[in-house]
Amino acid sequence: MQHDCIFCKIVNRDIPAKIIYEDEYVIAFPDVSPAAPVHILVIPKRHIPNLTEVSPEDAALMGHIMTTIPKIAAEAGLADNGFRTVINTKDDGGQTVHHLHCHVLGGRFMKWPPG
Ligand code: DGP
Repeated sequence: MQHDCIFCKIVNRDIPAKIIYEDEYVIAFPDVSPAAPVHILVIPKRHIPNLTEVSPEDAALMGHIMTTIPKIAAEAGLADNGFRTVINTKDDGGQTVHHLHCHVLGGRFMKWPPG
């Protein structure tokens, strides 16, 4: 738990979010400013600032996140048409919340390349 971290506060229920999935290691909740009809954030409960801070010991956790995302996406109705998964890292990646999170975006066609 990092005390000045918004997502740690969501994990801790110090600030509200509509938790749509939770297990021992991750939680998922809708993004507060959705960029698509469905926009879910999937985050590790443990505070990891960004992808550059992930270590080999986190391999199981990262694998767990990746195998959980399609289940969450399916629950959100995205299984048939698909979805986009994005991890923004540091400034050039457009990261604004410094607690590792995967964006799951769907409900419309996603253009490529991103802006
Ligand atoms: P990024 O730019 O990749 O760091 O994405 C951070 C996302 O987090 C951004 O799309 C908005 C979202 N966000 C920021 N604060 C909150 C919050 O308090 N609650 C929720 N649900 N989402 C938040």
